[in-house]
Amino acid sequence: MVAPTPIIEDLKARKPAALARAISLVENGSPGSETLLAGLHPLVGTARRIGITGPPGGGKSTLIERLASHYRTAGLTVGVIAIDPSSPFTGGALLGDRIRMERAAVDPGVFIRSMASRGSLGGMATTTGEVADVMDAYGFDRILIETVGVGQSELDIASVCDTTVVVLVPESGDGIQVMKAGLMEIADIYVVNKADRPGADRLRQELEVAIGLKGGHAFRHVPAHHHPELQTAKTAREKTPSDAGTDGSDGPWAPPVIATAALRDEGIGELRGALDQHAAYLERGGGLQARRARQLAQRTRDVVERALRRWLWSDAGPRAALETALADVAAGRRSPYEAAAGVVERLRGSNGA
Ligand SMILES: Nc1nc2c(ncn2[C@@H]2O[C@H](COP(=O)(O)OP(=O)(O)O)[C@@H](O)[C@H]2O)c(=O)[nH]1
Ligand SMILES: [Mg+2]
Repeated sequence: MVAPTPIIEDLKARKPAALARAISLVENGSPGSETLLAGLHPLVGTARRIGITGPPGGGKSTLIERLASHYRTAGLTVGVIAIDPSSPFTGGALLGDRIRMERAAVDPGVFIRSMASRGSLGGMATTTGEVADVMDAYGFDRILIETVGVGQSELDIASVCDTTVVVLVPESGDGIQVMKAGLMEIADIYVVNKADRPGADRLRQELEVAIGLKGGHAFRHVPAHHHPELQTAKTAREKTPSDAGTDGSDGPWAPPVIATAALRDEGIGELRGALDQHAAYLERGGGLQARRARQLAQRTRDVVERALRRWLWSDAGPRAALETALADVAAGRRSPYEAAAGVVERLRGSNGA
């Protein structure tokens, strides 16, 4: 393996060239990347990882740019990972994101990286988590990860984030449809973007009702001393920051619904507030520690699987076993199942005792 020590030192010294290089190594799974990640591990764990997901065109990139700029104003640094769902060959979407994020990109306190959503050996979520680790070790305060919330691998990315924001628009359908789309499993915060358009307020209200119904308590966020005759479910955005930490025992988190108009820079402060509240919620309830522990366990499993897969398809022994099996299947001598079982049997045998 390539000795990665200089690159770690350069990362610690916050050299942007080292950051770009380290991310490329990790993204491509190049030789030395796991040694690098192992060396970075002690530096990982201070950034907050925020996943931003939702249908294409919903305004995720616009929202991220605005959120990043708010964070910068507050003196926080931001790493962005944009997972490009389109073909990795054209770079069209990548370029679009770049242009849109241009204002943020000239600032050294913001680093934007687009990644292709295909072709990573260890699975998209693992690679994304590893790239986030590099950004975390480099010292970014916030890591924003944009994915299109349509496929399983995109949903998996929620598992490497501390907080997942699901971005919807009035065109996304009604609240019940949204709830059926599987996004509620991962949403810590809902954003109804394009609030400048008709239907946004209705969707927001439907979501609030649907969340309340799901949790069996439409008024979870209403502190006891508030008036009970409120018509809609109170959301986290209506709390003041000082509320954070005073209600740690009030059970599970109910996702707030935030209305934004990213193009007009409206609602971004509220979104930031909700993100802070979710982070506070995780910290005071021990949820963050538990989440991180689960993530480390998952990472370990993923890396074992990746190593096995790499060995399986590149080592001469398994390849020979596989080729024999493929020939048997092609000649109709054995079913794929018998052939596969034979391969596994042979590998076990050659590995045992
Ligand atoms: N009307 C309106 N358009 C928006 C808003 N936010 C983003 N857009 C536009 O929606 C389109 C898609 O935005 P983009 O950020 O690329 O969406 P993404 O595919 O989810 O990343 C762009 O033309 C944006 O200018 C908004 O709040 N209101
Ligand atoms: Mg985008």
